[in-house]
Amino acid sequence: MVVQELLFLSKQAVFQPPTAIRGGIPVCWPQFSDMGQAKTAHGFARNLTWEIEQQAPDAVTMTLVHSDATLAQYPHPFKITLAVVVGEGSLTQTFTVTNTGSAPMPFTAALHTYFRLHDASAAAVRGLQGVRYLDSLQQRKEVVDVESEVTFPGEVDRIYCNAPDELVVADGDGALMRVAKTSFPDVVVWNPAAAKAARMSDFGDDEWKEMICAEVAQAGSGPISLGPGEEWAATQVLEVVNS
Ligand code: TA6
Repeated sequence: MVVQELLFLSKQAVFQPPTAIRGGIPVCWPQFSDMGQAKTAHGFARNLTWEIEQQAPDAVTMTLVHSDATLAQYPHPFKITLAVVVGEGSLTQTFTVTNTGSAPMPFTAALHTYFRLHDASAAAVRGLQGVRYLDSLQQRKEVVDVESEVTFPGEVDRIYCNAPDELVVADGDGALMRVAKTSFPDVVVWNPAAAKAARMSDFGDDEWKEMICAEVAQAGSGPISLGPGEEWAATQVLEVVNS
């Protein structure tokens, strides 16, 4: 049986908070990018150590709750939970946000998945034709994608708004990964290409060739505002279609 890594992890990744790990599926919360009030891009959840609440051979549930440090930059008590289940050729994630405070709690979010590819320059993301996106390389200019697939001739950094709940990541060698989402309205697609890769200290200069990010998100569609005691849950399922 061929065992193949499907998620990308940089050889230069740093495993020391507060640096986010460059690869896997970082949790962007309480904001995606600069879409919120926190000082740090993508919020603080990916930069902190979570607690393991439950663990099984093929599943883990992790939690993070507010602290003095998080309250200082995001004045809301919270509990967030990430439940991960590994199946035969699949990975399911359920992300849950609970407002444990007494005031409405605004947030944006993303599961920032790094897919490992054989050749990003020949890769594609399918299922976004006709969808409006914000082009982060053009000051978030609104564009409707008329192409049948997103390809990566150079840097790509797009926030697709109200995207279909299923898309396909196609590697240059024909392998396909299906991404199915619930309650995440948006999809972010990113590849840094050579110039940006060279500026990232925790990312190899040539590693842009072996990855793309396709991220389920609550981002371009605007923030969620969670009332006191309310809970919001969203999922993604990554599934190997063929390999
Ligand atoms: O998801 C795309 C993006 O927002 C890009 O703009 C790029 O900044 C990427 O995230 C990685 O962000 P990071 O803060 O992890 O370097």
